[in-house]
Amino acid sequence: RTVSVIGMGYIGLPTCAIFAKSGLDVLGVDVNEDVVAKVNRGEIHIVEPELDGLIQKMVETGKLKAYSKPQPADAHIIAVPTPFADDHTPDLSFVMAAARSLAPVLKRGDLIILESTSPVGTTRNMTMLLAELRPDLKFPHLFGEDADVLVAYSPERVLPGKVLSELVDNDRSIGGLSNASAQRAVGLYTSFVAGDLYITSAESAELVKLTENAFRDVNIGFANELSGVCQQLGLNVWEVIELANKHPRVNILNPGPGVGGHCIAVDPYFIINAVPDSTAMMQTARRINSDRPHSVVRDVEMLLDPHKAQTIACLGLSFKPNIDDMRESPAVDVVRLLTELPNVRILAAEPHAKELPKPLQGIGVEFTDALTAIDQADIVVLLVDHRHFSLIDPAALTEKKLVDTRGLWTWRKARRTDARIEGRNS
Ligand code: SAJ
Repeated sequence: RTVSVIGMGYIGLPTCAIFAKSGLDVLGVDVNEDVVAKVNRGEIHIVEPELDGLIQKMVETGKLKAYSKPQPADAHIIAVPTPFADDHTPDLSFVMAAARSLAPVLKRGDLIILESTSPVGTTRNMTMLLAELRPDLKFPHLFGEDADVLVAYSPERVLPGKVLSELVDNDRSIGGLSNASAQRAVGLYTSFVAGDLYITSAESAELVKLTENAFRDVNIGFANELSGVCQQLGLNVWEVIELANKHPRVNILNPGPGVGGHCIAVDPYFIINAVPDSTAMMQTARRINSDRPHSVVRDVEMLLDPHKAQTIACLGLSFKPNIDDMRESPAVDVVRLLTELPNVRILAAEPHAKELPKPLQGIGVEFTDALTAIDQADIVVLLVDHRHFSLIDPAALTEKKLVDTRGLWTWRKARRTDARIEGRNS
């Protein structure tokens, strides 16, 4: 059995590896010739634990081959990006381009699965395009169980950094445009998924994926709002959350400098755009979370002495702890905004990187290590709760003004262990 995976990015490439490992012949497809050449040499272009060794092995054993155009196969997975445009409307051009390039190689009996995070209706719209391009084939949006080609939607829900294990272990929703489509997709995923597979419609599966990330965005928004409440009331938000979370049915997430990454800050807009009048909560959460970098800068401004030049040390640039990915990172936004303040010198440290990310190059930010930055700083701004930073000796921070956006030092380190009176369950 052959499966082709169109788009060899953060999801497509690990998916190629896992299908190949489970014994299928995998044809990886990408429009980027460099990616194709690299994969065919057994190398990878993304950072993901254990992926390099697995890809190398699968290429060496001939189970995975990469191409720059879709090839005939029994099943085709589409895993291309679905970004949004400047006005937050979804950009489906990569999905539709993938469908156009796939159309000529389709044949009776093929299965197509869209995995890209997509607005509700995208699988059906993509199928309409395929039907136009291949009038000789019957597609399930019109022919249901009598279709020649089967089409389903099954979103990925893996966490960057844990992709290989979550691909296997996570449950999946599988939305078929027909029952036969869903059943065939289930058959394909059974080759490697250990989690449960849940069959639904393509549209429900599309909304399920968006809902997962919108749920997280709203909940982070709540934590961020609470952080503002505590600041106004002069209370420690980390203590309030920790104690509230002792309630058996309360689980508040962590406030921070904003929501980064390529999913959680993007996906709610796919719902908001479709139904703007019914998404007040999601829109508010987006507003709260997008304002966070500005509120961190306001906190720093309050500590600045307007009469003298000061040095600000910014610790952490990635979008979340213990990874090197600095794209779509609120920490990078904070540092960029800080450079606009008058009379400041900005030092930035990111232990997982060798240099500043592009948006911070050439604007006067100095890249250094955390201890040097702290040593030279008047104000220390902690932006990412890397393990590395939790090991810093608190003595290095006495004398410094702190803006601890992750509560790494101000609560987790300083909290009083004697404040707990053990109950009988302890
Ligand atoms: N964040 C907070 N407070 C928190 C948790 C997260 O401020 O309590 C921030 C992080 O610092 C980061 C951002 O949110 O900037 C997103 O980080 P994340 O770890 O919550 O999620 P991602 O973007 O790495 O991956 C998410 C996951 N979705 C959910 O947890 C619902 C993952 O399972 C999805 O597969 C992925 O999006 C995706 O591809 O959609």
